[in-house]
Amino acid sequence: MKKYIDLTSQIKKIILSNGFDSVGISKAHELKDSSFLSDWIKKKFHADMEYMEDVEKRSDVRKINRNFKSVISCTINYNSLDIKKNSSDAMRNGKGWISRYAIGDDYHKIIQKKLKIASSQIKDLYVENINSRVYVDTGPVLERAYASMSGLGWIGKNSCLINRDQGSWVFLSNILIDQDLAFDNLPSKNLCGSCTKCIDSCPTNAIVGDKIIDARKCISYLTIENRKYVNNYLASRIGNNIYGCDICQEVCPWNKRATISKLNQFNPKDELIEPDMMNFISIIEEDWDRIKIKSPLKRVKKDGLIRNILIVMGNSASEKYLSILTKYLDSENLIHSMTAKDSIERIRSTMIS
Ligand code: B12
Ligand code: SF4
Ligand code: SF4
Repeated sequence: MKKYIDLTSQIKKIILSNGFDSVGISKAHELKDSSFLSDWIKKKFHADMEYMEDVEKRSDVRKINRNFKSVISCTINYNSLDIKKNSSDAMRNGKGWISRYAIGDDYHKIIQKKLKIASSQIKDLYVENINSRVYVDTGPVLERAYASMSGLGWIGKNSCLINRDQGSWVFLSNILIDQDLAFDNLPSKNLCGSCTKCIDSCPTNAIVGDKIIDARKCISYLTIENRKYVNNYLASRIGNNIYGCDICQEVCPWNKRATISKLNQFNPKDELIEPDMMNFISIIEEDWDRIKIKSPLKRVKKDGLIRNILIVMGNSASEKYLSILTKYLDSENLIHSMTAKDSIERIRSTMIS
């Protein structure tokens, strides 16, 4: 056992020395509550995300490789904005909002690189060859469940992992290894208490139960994963969210003391902070190849981002967007022309009332 304790403490030092903010370790085994995920899928809460249907693997990392014994979960703070800044103030000022996680460089590559360096340093601790695999949002791992079992935080009613000290503006990632370690097995105490701020503030009522998100209604899904037309009702609830949604975390009391990330790569790009929609749509139209470099925005592609900006213009109640929306009525892209039509109607309806 002493051997495991020493190794575990060295591994944790390695993770922290690579810039992660916290680390915890849990046993690779079948998750006790795996029905959580299968029920979520049965109810179609995963929308079009078919990759989520891989319930067997997601409920037990040993289905990825039966030799895995330990899951090393890591968090990294991505918050790069003053905590007083929020999407509702931006909306009142007639500006759009891009989720905090997407205003800097894309986290996948940055974190994957760190995980790979850390896992090679971990391998050096062993005399024999060991096997490992790293994931950051990139594999069939229920990252929140493992992080929570390793004592890194609790799953809030908004379904995010909340760390007592860091809040929830953190990315999760994992290293799976085929060696036993000293497991934390410290599920964190749930500190949501009687608070329901996230549920009450969700504009689309996407938090359909404690910790349960119906992705079909979630603005994050609608503006990132979904490539289709968004119906007028849902579009009207999207507010000023051009990419992703931070609302259920902005209202969370556990993010009141959130600190700024140590990583320069997450520094915000000026043009992505509270963008002016008129200016932003022309930047996307003319300069997409530059914007997409290293940016998470590339996930929704140029056409998806334009669709989102057209939706947000329609929620502005501002006549100044009518001329540009009218231009998109003739777009060859059917989704753009349908969205522009809805947005014009929404603006006109606010002018009549
Ligand atoms: C699919 C997905 C989405 C979907 C669905 C979200 C959802 N809540 O399920 C959409 C597109 C809507 C989405 C949105 C966002 N996402 Co997302 N998403 C994922 C992804 C790829 C899978 C999540 C998943 O498995 N969902 C299925 C449900 C049932 O599981 P769950 O969300 O993990 O949470 C449940 C289980 O963990 C379970 N649980 C809790 N304890 C235990 C214990 C046991 C034993 C078991 C079995 C289960 C269990 O309870 C939780 C609540 O349902 C993960 C990466 C990953 N591989 O995990 C990122 C991830 C969850 N997303 C992340 C982020 C940052 C976001 C956004 C904040 C982005 C944004 N600003 O727009 C929003 C937040 C919306 C929200 N309130 O959840 C981070 C979350 C970090 C954190 N602190 O929690 C992750 C972990 C990516 C990462 N690597 O950092 N996301
Ligand atoms: S991310 Fe936005 S839409 Fe999704 S659950 Fe949170 S508040 Fe609701
Ligand atoms: S807003 Fe309140 S209920 Fe929601 S996750 Fe935060 S503490 Fe929990």
